[in-house]
Amino acid sequence: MAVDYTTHDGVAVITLNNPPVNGLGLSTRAGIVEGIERAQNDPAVKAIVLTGAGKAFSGGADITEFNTPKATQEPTLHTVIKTVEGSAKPVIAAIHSVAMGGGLELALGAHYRIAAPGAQIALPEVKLGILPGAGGTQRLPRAIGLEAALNMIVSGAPVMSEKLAHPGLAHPGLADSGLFDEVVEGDLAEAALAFARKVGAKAGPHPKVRDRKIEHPNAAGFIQFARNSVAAVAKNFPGPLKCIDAVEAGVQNGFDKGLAFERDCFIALVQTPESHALRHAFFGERAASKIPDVPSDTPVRDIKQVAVIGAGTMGGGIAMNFINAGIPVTLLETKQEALDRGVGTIRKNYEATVKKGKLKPEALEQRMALITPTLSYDDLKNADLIVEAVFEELGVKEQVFKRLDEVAKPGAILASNTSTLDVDKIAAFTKRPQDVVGMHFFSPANVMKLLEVVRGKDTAKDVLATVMKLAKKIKKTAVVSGVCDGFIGNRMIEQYIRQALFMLEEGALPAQVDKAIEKFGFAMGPFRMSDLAGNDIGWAIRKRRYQEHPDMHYSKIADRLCETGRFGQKTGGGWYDYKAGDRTAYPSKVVDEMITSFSKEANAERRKISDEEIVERLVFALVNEGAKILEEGIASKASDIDMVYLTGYGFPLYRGGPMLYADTVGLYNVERAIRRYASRPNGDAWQLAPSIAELAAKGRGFNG
Ligand code: 3H9
Repeated sequence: MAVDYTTHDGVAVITLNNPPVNGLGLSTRAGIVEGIERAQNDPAVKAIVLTGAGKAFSGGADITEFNTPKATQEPTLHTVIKTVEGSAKPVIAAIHSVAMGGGLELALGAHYRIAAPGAQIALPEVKLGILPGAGGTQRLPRAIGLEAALNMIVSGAPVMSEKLAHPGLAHPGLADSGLFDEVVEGDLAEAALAFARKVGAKAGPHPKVRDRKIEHPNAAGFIQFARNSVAAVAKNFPGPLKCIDAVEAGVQNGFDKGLAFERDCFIALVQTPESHALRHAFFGERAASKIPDVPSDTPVRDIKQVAVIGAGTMGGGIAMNFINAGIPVTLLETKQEALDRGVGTIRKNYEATVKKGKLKPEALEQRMALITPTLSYDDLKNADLIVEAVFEELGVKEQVFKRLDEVAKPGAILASNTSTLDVDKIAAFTKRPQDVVGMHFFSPANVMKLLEVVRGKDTAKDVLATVMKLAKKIKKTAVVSGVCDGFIGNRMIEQYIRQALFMLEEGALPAQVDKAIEKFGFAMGPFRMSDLAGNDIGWAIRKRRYQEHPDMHYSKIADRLCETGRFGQKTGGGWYDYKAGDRTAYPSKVVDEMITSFSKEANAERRKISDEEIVERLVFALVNEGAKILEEGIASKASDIDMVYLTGYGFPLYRGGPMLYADTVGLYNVERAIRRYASRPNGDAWQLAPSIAELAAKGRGFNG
């Protein structure tokens, strides 16, 4: 049963009981209507309490039902809310923990609302590429005022319940907020019954939010201001502007017309590729934390104390993650000077955050106090997790892990931040390979959301479960990767860069390639990115590749650039020219000439390459390698690959990641394009992943 119905001395209590978050799926909706009708028909019932069991009042409409027949099957959420609002007996929504989206819209249909403090109240639909579609854009402005409501609707951000109480209550709330009639410190269920008895004794009709007026001295001006601000940031997302349109429709034309307009917008938005992509990312993030053969009840190890080896940019950034979550960190370096520099950089980072007003000065000192700098491995003996962030060379890792094996306590997790090396080889340097795992953070490690968790062949399940849980605590999106060169992200990006370089040989210039892929939505094209990271880094990796894969065909054009010392921004020039103190990438005549003469030497005929070809070759290179990664079981599902690219590589969120994008284009078309490129110069770089052809033949995609 998705809804429970009980009565308590003249009060009917309808309790949503649809774990995990009381989503308003069809059976829950039907249960609510049934409950309201039952209460109407029971003469002993004078009032109705609507509440939620478990960890939410309601997390909103059931997103999994979107674009399925269930979403529109009666009773729809509109019908449910109309039934609640139309009840002759007063309905009191009693809210705790979470009231989001349709959950809040349902509560807005009730005659009264009471809440426990600390409940998260939000209309987060915009984060899913849609707008509140069950009256939220109409009732919230009437409940809490135009400005506060528009802020909530357009940002989707949660507001604590105590901030939304009527002025004059124990929790005064926002100046014009009239969302909650009471904010209850004690037992919410008891308070709801008492409140219900009080209002149940009153004669009707009971107040409806829809009947309130939206009062604002200059509503049109404010709406225009909001529209201008949103247009600048919402570029590729239609949702936020539609939210404003819907609120405006209600202000100008009244509740019913506003509601109808909102409904039309919802139906249109829920079918957009942007909404599909955002929902894919929502579920992809949650799915990534689930590992097929590691049950969710796997016991985890206690992580109370962390150690980080290496206080450079990476090590310092990694340490900050744990400190931010209140976990003490022992930071180890080999030399005092490097240690002091590392701790100094962490302090500077926090000072910058304080300056921006995002951290209180006293919190800075509290965080710094969680760091214990040391030069001695003996100080790591109490650590529950040790993350190594030293130089990326197997010999160096060997020394570190052998030493860790001597000093770390039994059961400590030993993690390597390697971005390419073989985690199994690293684990073999210890006598406890089951405790070794890869934790590949992305730079800057205190900012980037992605954490690739590399599972070695012997990594214990409880180690994986522990690291995944910890990742959530330090607010990372963790994705599990098997062992292979470059893991998921870097293995794929190599093929992307390979194509970018071939295209320079064949006729493109760096600025054209970057512009085309940035227009597609990438945060930064491959050449600007390489100039930022340092071209010497890729050069070092390629040199290793040439030895390991002598048969693999690479363009040597980037080596030519590096031979001239143009390593990127740090040397004042790379693929582009840079001016002192200016990060703008200026197309470089010297480089463009170098590229043209390189083509001549290589006997490559330069031709005009279209932007469409650039995008296809770059993105399908990712897709093709992603497919191979899935075939080999390096990633367990396509959405994991998408999460890596959305959170670590600047792939446009509104396209949902490379694998979802391939599904959107259709694998049949992806296959045809790859076969076409494979038959052209440098076509040997395209070895079609068999699964693309297999899925295309079945008319399927990576995501079903
Ligand atoms: C809407 O309401 C539209 C209406 O305006 C109009 C309709 C006509 N549906 O996040 P968690 C699942 S749109 C289906 O790990 P937490 C989630 O996938 C909706 N499933 O928990 C996960 O499943 P699994 C507007 C949902 O405690 C499990 O619940 N609402 C939904 O960290 C636990 O989730 C939103 O956008 C849902 N609505 O956080 C709210 N919500 O265990 C979206 C959750 O299989 N939800 N699940 O992986 C959230 O923000 C968080 O889940 C919440 C709980 C804060 C509620």
